[in-house]
Amino acid sequence: MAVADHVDFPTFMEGVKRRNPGQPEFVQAVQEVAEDIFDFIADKEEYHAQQILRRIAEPDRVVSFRVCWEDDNGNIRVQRGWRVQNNNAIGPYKGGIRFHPSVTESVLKFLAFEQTFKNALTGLPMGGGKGGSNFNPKGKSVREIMRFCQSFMTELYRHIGADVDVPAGDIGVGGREIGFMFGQYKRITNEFTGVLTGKGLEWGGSLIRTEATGYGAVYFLANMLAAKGQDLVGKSAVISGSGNVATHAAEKIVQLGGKVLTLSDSGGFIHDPDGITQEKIDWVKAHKTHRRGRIEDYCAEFKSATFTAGKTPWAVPCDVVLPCATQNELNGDDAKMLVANGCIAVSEGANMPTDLAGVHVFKDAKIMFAPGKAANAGGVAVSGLEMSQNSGRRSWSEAELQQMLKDIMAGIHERCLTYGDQGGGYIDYVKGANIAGFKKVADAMLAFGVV
Ligand code: NDP
Ligand code: 2IT
Repeated sequence: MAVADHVDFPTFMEGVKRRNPGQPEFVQAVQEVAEDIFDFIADKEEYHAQQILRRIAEPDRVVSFRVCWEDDNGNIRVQRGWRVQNNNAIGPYKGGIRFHPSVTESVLKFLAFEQTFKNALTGLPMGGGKGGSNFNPKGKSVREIMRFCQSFMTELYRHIGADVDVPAGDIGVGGREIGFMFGQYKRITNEFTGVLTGKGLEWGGSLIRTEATGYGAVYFLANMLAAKGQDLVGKSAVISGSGNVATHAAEKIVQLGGKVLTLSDSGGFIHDPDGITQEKIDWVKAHKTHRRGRIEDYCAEFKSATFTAGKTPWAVPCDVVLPCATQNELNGDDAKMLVANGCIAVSEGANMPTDLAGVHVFKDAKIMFAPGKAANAGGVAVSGLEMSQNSGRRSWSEAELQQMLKDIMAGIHERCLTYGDQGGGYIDYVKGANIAGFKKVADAMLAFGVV
């Protein structure tokens, strides 16, 4: 058999850019992974011959559809919905649904691509997918959100299923939206199956799914620190975001003896030098999730804090950082400032919050830097456990699930060490996560032949 041509890294990236015009987030996510994979596969002929990376970087399918709904004033509104099914080599497509005005096909393709490696890292049998819409839930009534969710599911239902593709929540989609979508799925199909995760406890949901992403990101951080003989006691933490991931990350930092200095939203950040305690976190949860308020209102409630409008919190000196809001919220200059201010570890609760320049700054500075695909995998891991509970028609106790989450995060940390340990005490977690995630999916694809 003839030896296949080896495409080099620049030529590969040129092709990705050419085939995905106007999709910068997707190209960025592919580049971050490809930088590590090209080294790894340099001497592995089969991965080249079978074009494995090229195939993982081409979604199995992208479904795009119109979503019409009627607002409270009787106006007809039109949004676009998508489901990106990136890869199902190791299990049914799995990944969240995002409702935010910034959602584009590029954003969902990057998220579905990242999800493929993340899900592989959990050790559970889940492929990678992501969906969503440019619908903006802000300022909408509960009835409007219900009608939108129902209309979205009226198209999505034909593309998903408990053994096909299992969506969950993400930005703008929490338990309430999952409820509306599950209700519509059940109504259309007349089936009660585990087609979505993040469900309510009364109707097939799992304990600790809500907390799992933020808690998991802190467990991963604790694992990185423990590998250096350190822990979180007395460490100061800067956190961005004030949604599901950020508030639960803050909660776990406090439980493990750290001090949380900041939270943020799209309006700016609050800095509370006295520390954001559990009582204050509870207030933020109620204010942001139930009252749909702004983070700046924190300062009227807790006088020790200040609000800075229109800025991210990276200038606040700290020991550890958890970016938990959105993609590309931390750039190269921010990363340089954090390193200069003495930050020793970063654990990404959000997906791709650090841009490529920032990733290179953290790698060059050799600080502990956990990419989202490793650090925030706790959420989808507990989603995987919810799927198991649904198909087994059983439920595990909170204590069992807490332990499983800890074990899964420790397992991901171990998998990162396999390819990430660079010697001399430096662990490149980005490289470790990329290669371990890739290898599992790639080896499954090799088994299936050219499909
Ligand atoms: P939420 O909707 O609960 O909260 C999102 C938070 O991020 C809010 O504080 C929001 O501010 C802020 N935010 C969102 N978009 C922007 C933006 N463009 N600029 C500035 N701030 C923004 O979402 P989650 O907490 O669930 O998700 C946060 C991140 O974590 C996302 O990257 C998501 O993909 C990732 N993630 C989530 C998981 C989960 O289980 N939920 C699992 C793994 C990763 P505002 O209120 O002003 O909009
Ligand atoms: O980015 C993510 O991992 C999620 N939004 C959670 C996905 C899931 O299926 O639980």
